[in-house]
Amino acid sequence: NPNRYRSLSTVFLEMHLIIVGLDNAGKTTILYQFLTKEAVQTSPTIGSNVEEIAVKKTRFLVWDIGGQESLRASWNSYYCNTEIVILVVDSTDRERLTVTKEELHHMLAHEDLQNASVLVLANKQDMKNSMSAAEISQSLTLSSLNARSWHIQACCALTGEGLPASLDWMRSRVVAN
Ligand SMILES: Nc1nc2c(ncn2[C@@H]2O[C@H](COP(=O)(O)OP(=O)(O)O)[C@@H](O)[C@H]2O)c(=O)[nH]1
Ligand SMILES: [Mg+2]
Repeated sequence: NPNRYRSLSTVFLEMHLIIVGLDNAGKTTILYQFLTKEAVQTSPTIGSNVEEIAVKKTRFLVWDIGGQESLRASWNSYYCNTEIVILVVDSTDRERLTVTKEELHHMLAHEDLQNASVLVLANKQDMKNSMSAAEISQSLTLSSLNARSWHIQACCALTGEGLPASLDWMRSRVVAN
């Protein structure tokens, strides 16, 4: 769909985005949906992996949270100028939602991220046992982010369902700032 592609280019022009989530959450799959609109086979990201992808003037940084503290410290240097933090959650992964919550709030406490908007993607909604966006929102205590602009979107990275809506929200953030 060419319209959708145009909207992606518009949204991502000169943006600094960070995509984080636990390993296996679907970060790489979502990134490729944003960039190529096609589901791709990905290999699970291992531990401390940080990917940096530049598309025109947009910079995507992608990494797994919940890794080693020592590696995480060096990620701080990437925070500057970040407009949107995208947190990808595997909606079937109930066990690790607490870890995700702790990592998210820890990350957002950084001074360089005080103006960053937060987009939570409740991924893998195609799975029968997935938690709803509302459940995830509550578990992550997103309402405590009150002063910050945040949004949660249910999605399925394999089909791309929910991703155009998340792009609409990102666009609204760009316009607002
Ligand atoms: N069923 C389902 N599987 C997904 C979805 N998104 C990603 N996956 C699968 O989950 C696994 C991890 O995805 P990946 O993008 O590599 O996760 P990453 O470690 O966060 O980069 C892969 O096998 C993906 O095909 C989804 O929405 N639904
Ligand atoms: Mg990955």
